[in-house]
Amino acid sequence: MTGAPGADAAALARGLAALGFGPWVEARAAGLCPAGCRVARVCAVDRGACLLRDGAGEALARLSGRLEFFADGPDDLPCVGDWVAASFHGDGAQALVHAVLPRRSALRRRAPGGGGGQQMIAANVDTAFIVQACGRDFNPARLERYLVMAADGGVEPVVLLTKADLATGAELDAARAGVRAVARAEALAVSSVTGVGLDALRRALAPGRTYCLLGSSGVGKTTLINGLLGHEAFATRAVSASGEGVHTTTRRQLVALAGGALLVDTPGMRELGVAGAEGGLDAGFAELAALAGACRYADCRHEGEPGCAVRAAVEAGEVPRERYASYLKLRREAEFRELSDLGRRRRDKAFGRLVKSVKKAGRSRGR
Ligand SMILES: Nc1nc2c(ncn2[C@@H]2O[C@H](COP(=O)(O)OP(=O)(O)OP(=O)(O)O)[C@@H](O)[C@H]2O)c(=O)[nH]1
Ligand SMILES: [Mg+2]
Ligand SMILES: [Zn+2]
Repeated sequence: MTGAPGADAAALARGLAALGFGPWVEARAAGLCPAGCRVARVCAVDRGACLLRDGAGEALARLSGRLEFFADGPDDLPCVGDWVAASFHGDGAQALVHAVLPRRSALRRRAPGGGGGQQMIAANVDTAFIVQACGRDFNPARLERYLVMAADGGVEPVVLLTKADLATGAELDAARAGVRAVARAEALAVSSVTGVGLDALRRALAPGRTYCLLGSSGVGKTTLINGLLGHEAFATRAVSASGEGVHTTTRRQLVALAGGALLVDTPGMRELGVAGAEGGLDAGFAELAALAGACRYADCRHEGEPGCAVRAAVEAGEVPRERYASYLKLRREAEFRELSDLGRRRRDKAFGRLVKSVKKAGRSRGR
């Protein structure tokens, strides 16, 4: 690391260590961090801009023209969890990213659009929590896909079963047996409502280690992070009495817990698809959309959840199996497609707010 004007080098180093910086990256950073640059960690990304943190605080960063020009693809650009070499400007709240340091591990998924490309989810993750909600969300095939993703990326997987409060003892046992069969590992059952399992989870989180939560939309990832943080830091999908305010996570974000562990929240795969496309899907399958209103769970995916009215209609022969199968197929495709204009506009607006809050925080700290 190069000396930072006006900043205490030892304090910066301590700050970086707290963010998970260790000997592996340090050894590889030497030639990649030019004079006038410092190492920082990427905590959030939006096309062309990222939120950086280091021992001095937070900064909003653009990518250098050189970095963008020489990038062979999105894989070469900063992603949440990355370590980068950046120069800081003005009051220190603005920065320019010059290089992405080598990644120790990388969680990737198949890129939307079916072109066979890969898309980064998070970099330098030590442990991936594969999150499934007890009972209704539990799906061995999906679990398997996440396990492959973790293995491919060099990330240790741990299975978390959330919403233990909603499951009967038998459902919980079935889910555990399912996890053992697929992952050959024990699952940790937790509930953000009763607090069951949260202490065990807290004990499992080591300072300086980076964890990433992966799982479908609505399984309770953000609620769990808020619980671990001890306050409602992030909006969740909880619905207000008026029915407004459904806050699904739209951005991958790295947060630091008081105990020293680093946690990456990700949007559920459903959010990676499109609200707009789903609307189109419902229009094309109006009879299934109408049946869905009678499912026990509002966010039922009609894939074997208890009390599913769509599945019941298929079993009863009221909905042709082929019709049901093509619904599932098209939904899967929609979910893997890029964000629609609608989704993108919403994301841009949210990022604008994030930028504003960072700038404000930077000013008030007088950096
Ligand atoms: N009963 C019960 N409900 C929970 C629990 N944890 C979360 N919820 C509810 O589940 C809904 C979704 O929670 P979120 O934390 O937003 O889910 P998420 O996984 O972050 O969803 P995305 O951000 O869309 O990927 C909210 O209404 C929560 O209140 C739990 O342990 N038990
Ligand atoms: Mg969330
Ligand atoms: Zn259903």
